Amino acid sequence: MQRFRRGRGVRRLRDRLKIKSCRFQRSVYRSEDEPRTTGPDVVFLGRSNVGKSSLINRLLGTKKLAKTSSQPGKTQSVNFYRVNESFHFVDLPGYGYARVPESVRNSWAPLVENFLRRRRDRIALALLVVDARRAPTALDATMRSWLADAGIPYVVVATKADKLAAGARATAVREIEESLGGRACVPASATTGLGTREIWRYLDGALVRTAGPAGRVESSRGN
Ligand SMILES: Nc1nc2c(ncn2[C@@H]2O[C@H](COP(=O)(O)OP(=O)(O)O)[C@@H](O)[C@H]2O)c(=O)[nH]1
Ligand SMILES: [Mg+2]
Repeated sequence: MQRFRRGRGVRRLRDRLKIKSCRFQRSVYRSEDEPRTTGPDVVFLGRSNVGKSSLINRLLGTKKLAKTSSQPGKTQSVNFYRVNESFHFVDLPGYGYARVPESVRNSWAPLVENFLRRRRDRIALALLVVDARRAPTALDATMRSWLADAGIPYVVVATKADKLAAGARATAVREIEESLGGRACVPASATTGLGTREIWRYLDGALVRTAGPAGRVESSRGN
């Protein structure tokens, strides 16, 4: 993906951008039930319990919009949030939780792959969320190469980085970058807000690109 340029023009643009509104739209189990609203998608992918929903809340500056849970693997629904009435945050079901029934595990891949393929052209950015304290799993690596092969723009986010001291964090980020395709990974924390601004810089750029020059996406600023 293009690196974000910190040019003057971009900074001016960002100064105008704000989250004006965000709301839970719906939980969907079948593609027919997806909302009909237009605009780009920002999708959140990762292991269950890695911190996707918490990150969504932090990015939107809300506490409880996305349901978080200490019991992983429970939801297989696709949850839509509408931001500024102009684009979606999509919380996809997490993978890799061993204790869910096999039927649920088997249905994960087609569900998520169909979603990503079907909505590919409107996906502004996929955030592949991994745990800063752990080496990425084989499933994380598979997910990343799947995104790359499908031509879906993505950025790797290493969340829960608040649990690491600065030195250990830098090492962890380097190791995650090496094992997940060599691209820059953003250290983040839903608890402290670390990384929020950097993620929003990626999102702002991606949303503007996806909407095109005529698009009227109201993006947002980190908080
Ligand atoms: N310390 C810390 N805990 C986090 C962070 N993000 C999530 N958690 C905790 O990790 C658990 C799972 O979070 P959740 O957002 O529900 O994960 P999801 O299954 O990927 O949506 C919850 O107990 C959260 O409170 C973080 O950045 N730092
Ligand atoms: Mg969740």
